[in-house]
Amino acid sequence: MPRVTLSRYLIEQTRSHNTPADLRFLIEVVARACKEISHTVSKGALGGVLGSTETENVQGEVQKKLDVMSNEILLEANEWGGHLAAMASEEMDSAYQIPGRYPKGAYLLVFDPLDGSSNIDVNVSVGTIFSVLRCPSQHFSQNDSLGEAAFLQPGSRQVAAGYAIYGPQTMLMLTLGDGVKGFTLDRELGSFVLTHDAIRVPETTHEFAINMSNQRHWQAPVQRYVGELLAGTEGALGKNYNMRWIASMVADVHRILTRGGIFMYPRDSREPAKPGKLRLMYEANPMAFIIEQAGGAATNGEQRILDIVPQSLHQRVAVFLGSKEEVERVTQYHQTA
Ligand code: P6P
Repeated sequence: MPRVTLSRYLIEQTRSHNTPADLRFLIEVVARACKEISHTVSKGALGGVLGSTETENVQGEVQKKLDVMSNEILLEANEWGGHLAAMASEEMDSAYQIPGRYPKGAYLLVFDPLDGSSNIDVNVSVGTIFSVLRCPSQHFSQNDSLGEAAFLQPGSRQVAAGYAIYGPQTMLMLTLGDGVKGFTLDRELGSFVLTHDAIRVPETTHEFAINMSNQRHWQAPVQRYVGELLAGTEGALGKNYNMRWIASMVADVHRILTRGGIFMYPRDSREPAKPGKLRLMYEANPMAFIIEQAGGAATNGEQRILDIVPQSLHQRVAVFLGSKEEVERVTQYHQTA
């Protein structure tokens, strides 16, 4: 069986699905940046990259050195290629404009450069999440700055999404809208090699992922649903469930993509104005696209995440995603509450 590298997969996709060359190039550039982030993250204490900076990001979160470094790696890798109209990142207040010395292209790249970074100092898997949108023609200008409005498209408009997970293996999970493929980094070759060709999220599961310490702050539908999970065979669902919570969305979602489960980050009564903790544009949307492409489901409790029309770049959202049977159940509890 010949080893299918990411490059070969993208070329073959171009032949079978007319994947535009610029999109193919974009994915290759992001993958190369993720290789560099993987290399940097893996140095740990030896590379002087652990710990925090003295700064906060737009979310008001203290930035880890690796957050800032990963953000820089993605910006520098992507700004010169002529495939992007602009970029946006969890780590930057506003859109990143392509420097005037470079041409602009048709796509918008939105990313969380290092998700789960609170886990870095304790050597738990972290990752990079990215989402690709087309730049609407009415917003495109070769010379003028691109405003936030160009990005505010529902997740259903994504043309590609993926994540890299920096764990025991470094993997790249990718969808171009034609299913989900998994690539494992061969460090000797320096290439991502196709190792997971037809990924499907099992419709049913025995596993759920939620931060139980927030239980007293959840709304009634989530209290009801998680209560039934915890009741096991004595409860309405009639089966026992196991719980996992890594507190690194990429790692929790990767487990669900691999063996099923439901991931939940509901809204919290402590901050009624905030619909949730996670960010729509560069966490929920790309992960929802991937999960749906693998046969799972993703809602905010009320509606499909990919149908939400963003009002701002760093908008937050509640997230219920994974095995279809469970996501539909907890969503139905919200809708009949
Ligand atoms: P908590 C990491 O900071 C993150 O954004 C996601 O990766 C993760 O799922 C969530 O927050 C963890 O949140 O409140 O359990 O620390």
